[in-house]
Amino acid sequence: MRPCWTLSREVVLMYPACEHIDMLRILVVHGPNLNLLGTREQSIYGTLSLEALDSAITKLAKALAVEVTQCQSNSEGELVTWIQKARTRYDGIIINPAAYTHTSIAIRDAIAAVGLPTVEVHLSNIHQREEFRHRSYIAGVALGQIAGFGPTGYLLALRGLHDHLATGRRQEKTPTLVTPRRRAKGTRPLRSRLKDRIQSEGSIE
Ligand code: CA2
Repeated sequence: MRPCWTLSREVVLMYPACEHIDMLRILVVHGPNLNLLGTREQSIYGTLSLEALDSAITKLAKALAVEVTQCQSNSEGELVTWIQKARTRYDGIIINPAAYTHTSIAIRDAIAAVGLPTVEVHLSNIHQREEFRHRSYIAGVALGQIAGFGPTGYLLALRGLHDHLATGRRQEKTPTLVTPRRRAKGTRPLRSRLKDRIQSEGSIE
């Protein structure tokens, strides 16, 4: 929901473009080898299958009235494409980039480019494991990172992202009255600067 702006002589009023609140949409992205969950390395990654994990995520999403879509790929390019496409279709992303966490500047760049709030999840505590798993290329562009809680980490991420997005929407929905501040000497009026931005960027978000 994009805010729209009206400009008036005395005040700048910001209000949401539509009255109703749409359902939040969250994309859950599973990286390489996570399709093997529950079949091998159970001492590290647990016994739950990816299918069962996705069902648990869907169940919580329903309770939170969130729409979730899950996807898994072993290919870095495919993950990048899904993240790019999420920009216009989702409000946020939950991602376990698996081994690409520690190698992929492409996934980091895609997350930064779409600008959607993104939560990085790891089943294991990557900071307690081998040194090469301590570095995450994703953490620096993520809203937050959850590691070491097994499948519960995805549910914590969903709750956290839901709260983050829902709070943002509540704030957006409340009309905000912004009284103009005294203009610094030599600067143009706010109204005129906003008009320029609307003309050059199409809208102001
Ligand atoms: O702890 C995590 O969630 C990881 O993202 C999992 C990745 C690993 O490379 C990261 O360092 C931490 C590995 C995913 C592989 O998943 C498997 C699951 C079952 C059997 C074999 C691999």
